[in-house]
Amino acid sequence: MVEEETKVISIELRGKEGLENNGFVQSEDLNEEEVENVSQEKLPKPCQIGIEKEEMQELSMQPYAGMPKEVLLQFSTQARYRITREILFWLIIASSLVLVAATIAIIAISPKCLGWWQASPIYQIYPRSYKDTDKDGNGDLKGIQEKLDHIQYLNVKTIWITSFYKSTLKDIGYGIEDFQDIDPMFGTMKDFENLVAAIHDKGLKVIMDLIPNHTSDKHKWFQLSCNRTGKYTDYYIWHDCAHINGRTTPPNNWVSVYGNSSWQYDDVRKQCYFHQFGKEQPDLNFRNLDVQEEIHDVIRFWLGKGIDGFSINDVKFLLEATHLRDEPQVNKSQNPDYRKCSSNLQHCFDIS
Ligand SMILES: [Ca+2]
Ligand SMILES: [Ca+2]
Repeated sequence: MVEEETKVISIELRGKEGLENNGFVQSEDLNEEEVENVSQEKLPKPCQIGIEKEEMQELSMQPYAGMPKEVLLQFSTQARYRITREILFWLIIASSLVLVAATIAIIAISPKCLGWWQASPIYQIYPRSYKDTDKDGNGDLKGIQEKLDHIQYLNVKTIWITSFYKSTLKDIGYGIEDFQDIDPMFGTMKDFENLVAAIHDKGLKVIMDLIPNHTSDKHKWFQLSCNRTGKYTDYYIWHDCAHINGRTTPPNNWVSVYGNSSWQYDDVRKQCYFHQFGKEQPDLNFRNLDVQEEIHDVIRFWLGKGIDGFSINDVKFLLEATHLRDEPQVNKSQNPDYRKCSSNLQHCFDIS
C-alpha cells in the first residue's frame, strides 16, 4: 500500500519567535541558558505533517540564502551549476581577450604623434614690422634670420611669414604683382633661400601665405586680360555693365569687403571686373582651369624652395555664384544707399 510505504517524517515546527531559524543563523544575543528559561507553556505546540520522501529530498535540496559552506559545496558540484559557471568563466576570458585585442588595434592604427603643425603655437611674422637690417625703415628677411635664436628660445616650432610677394603694398602686401618673386623691400630670392635653410638648420618649420583669390591690377595676367589676350581673357571675372558719363551701373548690388560696389569699370576692355576687396585687387576666375593650374604652379614653386606649408588666405571668397543675382538686404526697410556697406547685405551668392 502506498500509504504504508509512505514514511511519515515528523518535523517540529515552532512559531517564529526568534528561537530557531533553519539552523544556519543563530541569534548571538540568545544563549542556551535563556532558551531553557523560556516557559514551556509559552512555546508553541509541535505539530506533525506528512511529506513524501521524494518531496522531502527535493525540498531539502533547495539552495537558500546564507547557506553554510558545506551545503553550498553540495550544490556547486551539480551539473547545472558547474556548466553554467564554466560558461560564464570562459565568456569573461573571451571578452577580456577581445577587449585587449581591440585596445592594441586602436593604438596601432592611431597616428603615432601630432603633426609638426600641431606641435606648438605658430609664430606669425609680418616681415615689414620685424627686424630691419639695412636701416631703410622696413623689416626684411635677413632680420627674421637674425632673430631665429630668439624664436627658438620661445620654444616655437613653426614660423609663419606673411606676404612678402612682390606687390604694390596695397592691402599690406596682399595685392600681388608676381606670385614667384619677392618684393625688393624684403630682400632677394637668395635671402629667402638662406632664411629657409637657417630655419631648417634649427629644426624649425616655415609656412607662408598663399593668396589665390585675387592679384594686383598691376599683375601681368590682369594686363593681358584687359586686352583680351589669348587664355588670359577669362582669367578674371568680367561682365558687361553700363558706363555713361563716368557713371557705372554695375551688374548687381554686390558690395566689396571694403565697401561700395564690387564691380569696377575698365576703360580698356569696356567691361566691369569683379573684386572682393579693393578695386586694385581683381578677383581671379577660379572656375577657369588655367587659373587653377597657375596656382598649382605657384604652390609647386615655393615647395621647391623648401617651404613646409601654406596659410591659404580668404578661401571663402574663392568662388562666387555665376547667376549674379542681387544679394538680399539684411534690413529690407533700410535705405538702399546703405547697401554700400558689406554688413548690410546677406552674402548668399558672393561668398562660398
Ligand atoms: Ca629693411
Ligand atoms: Ca573670388
